[in-house]
Amino acid sequence: MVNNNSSPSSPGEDQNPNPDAPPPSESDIAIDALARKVQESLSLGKRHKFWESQPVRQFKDVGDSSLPEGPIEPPTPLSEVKQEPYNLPNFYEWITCDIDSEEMCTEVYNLLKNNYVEDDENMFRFNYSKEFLRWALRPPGYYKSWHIGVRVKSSKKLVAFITGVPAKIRVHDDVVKMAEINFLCVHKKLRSKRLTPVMIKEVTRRVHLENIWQAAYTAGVVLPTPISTCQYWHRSLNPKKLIDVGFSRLGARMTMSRTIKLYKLPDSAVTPGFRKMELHDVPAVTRILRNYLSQFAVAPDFDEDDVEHWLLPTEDVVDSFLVESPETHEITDFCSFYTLPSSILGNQNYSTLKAAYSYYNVSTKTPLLQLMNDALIVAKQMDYDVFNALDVMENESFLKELKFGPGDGKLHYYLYNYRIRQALKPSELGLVLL
Ligand code: MYA
Repeated sequence: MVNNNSSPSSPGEDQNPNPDAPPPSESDIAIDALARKVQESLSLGKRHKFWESQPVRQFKDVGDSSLPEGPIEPPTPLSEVKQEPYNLPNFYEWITCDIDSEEMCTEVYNLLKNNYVEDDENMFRFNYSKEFLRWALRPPGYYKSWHIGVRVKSSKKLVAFITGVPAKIRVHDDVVKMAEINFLCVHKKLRSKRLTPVMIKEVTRRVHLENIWQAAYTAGVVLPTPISTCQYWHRSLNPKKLIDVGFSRLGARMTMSRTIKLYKLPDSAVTPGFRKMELHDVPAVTRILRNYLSQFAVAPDFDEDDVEHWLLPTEDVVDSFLVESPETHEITDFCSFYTLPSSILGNQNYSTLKAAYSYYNVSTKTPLLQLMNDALIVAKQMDYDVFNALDVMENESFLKELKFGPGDGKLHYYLYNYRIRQALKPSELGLVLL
């Protein structure tokens, strides 16, 4: 149903997990589905006028493994980077959004609340909170100039937005300084006017001015050319509400009470030593996380400052738990999720769906299945309605057993100005973008 960014997708089918159902397409999606899409778009004469002009892997190059891995274009001398902003249509002006300002943050919040990603059936729309936006946009070393808005000159109304934040991302053996691009949004009334290419060029220019030449981003739409295509899975925590609001349906031959029983969870986490992460845990969490992420083809290269920012619990934004061995006090395992509610559009009884999104998880002693079951238990205690996870990293190993059902939206991962030789399976990705 979903065709957008990491959209507030609802499960494609009954959320009644069927252990006999065939596994969702995953490794085969990478090359085969892409090749099919390319065929389709060629036969429809569909072009990507903007994306064809950009240093990204082009569809025509899929399958050509002779092209080298790495930057597609070399950096240009900084003095040659355009100093002034790109031209916007006459009625509009650029602004740099000061997200520290309560007033500015509220404007951005409202633009996104009313115009950001929806599912295909327009039943749900992401509702990132202001605290979440401040967290997502101010990691260590962030640049204010990468938080870009477009206003109507006359009314000063904010009508478009795009952001970047800096990140070190390892691609195979190379650690590359990148921008993570997110929150691209054009007001509903200004769609299909080719504002997006200008916004992307402007954020690119501002990233270049900081001597950074690569970017990572995700989208629900197919563009040239995904490095991987992932799928969301959903685990009901509050099945009655999910069914009432149309997020999921009652499974065949299921009653409401059987469904509620199916998804019931214990009242508290089962693993001895399972507790919330605290500031003094940052070095130990960084160690086990770095070690864990080193096995994936693409993953962030987190240092302690990054871990403190991205993973230390912040109420209603990000939650992290770990297992401290009761005997040795060693930190052996870690799990985390972020909070991203969706507005429920046009429902009489409910206005918000409270969703937790699996973030980074590391198991060294506690089996991953048990660790994630504890994550579900605490998320339920914290009153989340649903727990979502992508099929990245080792997530496939617990999804079905823990009663997640596949969603119908796909999430495509992209790199800008960096070619990788072969598309990756979701399980080769160690990166979660917000
Ligand atoms: S993904 C979230 C995107 N946001 C939404 O889905 C919210 C709801 N939708 C909207 O606000 C609008 O529909 C948007 C398009 C803004 C998405 N990523 O202005 P247009 C291309 C990249 O007439 P509109 C996220 O935030 C499209 O293929 N390109 O279209 C990550 C076409 O180009 P081409 C996209 O519908 C963003 C052109 O735009 C996307 O009015 C990463 C049409 O422009 C998309 N999601 O507005 C951005 N959607 O003709 C890239 C459409 O070639 C960053 N398009 O097909 C790249 C790295 C930059 C930094 C580099 C640093 C070195």
